[in-house]
Amino acid sequence: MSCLFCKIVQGEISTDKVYENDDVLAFNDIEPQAPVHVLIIPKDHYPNIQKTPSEDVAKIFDAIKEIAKQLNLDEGFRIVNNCGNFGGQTVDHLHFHLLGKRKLKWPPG
Ligand code: DGP
Repeated sequence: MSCLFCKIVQGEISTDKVYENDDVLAFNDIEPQAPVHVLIIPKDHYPNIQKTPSEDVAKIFDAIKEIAKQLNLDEGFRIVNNCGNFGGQTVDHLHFHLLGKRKLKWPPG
């Protein structure tokens, strides 16, 4: 198994876990871009959103809503999915960035 995030799911690489259920794992990003920067991933390996069944995407978004509640992101937050080369994706295991606890700028670069 060569996928970095699969290794995190399997516990082969340690991480700062924020949330977990049967289908989804969330952990702090190693290069945080905001005071809250959590990565939310499916435990199953999907390379990107285009290859992910909609039911699994829905489970991830249910988890994101729960995590945002648990982290008290009442003033707002941003969810980002970098998809593919032009999207800036660097890890080929579907993941969403949850950013919060600071005023974020728009548009992105
Ligand atoms: P993306 O560029 O959208 O593919 O984001 C990949 C993110 O993964 C990036 O923000 C840094 C993060 N990352 C890479 N390797 C690790 C790691 O080993 N542990 C953690 N916690 N995050 C990682």
